[in-house]
Amino acid sequence: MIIKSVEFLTSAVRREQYPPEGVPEIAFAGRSNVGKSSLINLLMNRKKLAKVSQNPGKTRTINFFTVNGSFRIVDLPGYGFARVSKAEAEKWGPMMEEYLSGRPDLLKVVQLVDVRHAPSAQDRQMYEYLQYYGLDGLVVATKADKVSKNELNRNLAVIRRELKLKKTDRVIPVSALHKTGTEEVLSAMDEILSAYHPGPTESEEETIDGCQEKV
Ligand SMILES: Nc1nc2c(ncn2[C@@H]2O[C@H](COP(=O)(O)OP(=O)(O)OP(=O)(O)O)[C@@H](O)[C@H]2O)c(=O)[nH]1
Ligand SMILES: [Mg+2]
Repeated sequence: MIIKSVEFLTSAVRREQYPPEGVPEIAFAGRSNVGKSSLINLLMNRKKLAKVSQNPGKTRTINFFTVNGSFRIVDLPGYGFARVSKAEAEKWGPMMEEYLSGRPDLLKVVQLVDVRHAPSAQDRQMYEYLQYYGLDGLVVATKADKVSKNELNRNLAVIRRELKLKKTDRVIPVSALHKTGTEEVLSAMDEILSAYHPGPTESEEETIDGCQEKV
């Protein structure tokens, strides 16, 4: 996939604020500080598209970006950061549930995990969520520059085992620092998007239901 254009579309915390349906979306989920925003910037080849921070909890809204004028990527707020206020943390679940459960053109949620650690209970829970909604199957292991080649292979196996991945599910190691892994992620996104067949629009449905009896 060649990224020709990318633009920030909108931030949302509620359904009414989401951009209109009818455009395929691929979202990115993971623990706060795992590197979601960094990965998005890397994939899109833009330094400051999604805000990256030393302070975890930077992304607290659902952020939509339009890519190549044809699909959207969605930066989801991170979970599992202790220093986020309780009130803030309590908003996370309903906000995610509302998005994941009611977005017909959401094709996949890329689950990010830190390659240095075994997936946390929250990572596993998030992935089960994605399985429940049929949005699972693509995992990105971030910060690959922080481990040796041996550790990398060992940890990828742990990630597969702990998230209970199927043989056909993919785990792609990436490093935002060394800029590696992007080609693999972009080509996986290409595959996902090429399988997109939008449902009939409301007006098309009307024609089918009404058997074109409007003569
Ligand atoms: N060494 C290294 N550091 C990384 C990598 N990816 C991200 N980081 C660093 O990790 C920190 C968090 O990155 P973000 O991209 O802001 O993480 P996030 O998942 O968007 O975090 P929230 O918005 O809080 O959910 C930043 O300091 C990044 O520079 C990577 O591949 N390698
Ligand atoms: Mg972020």
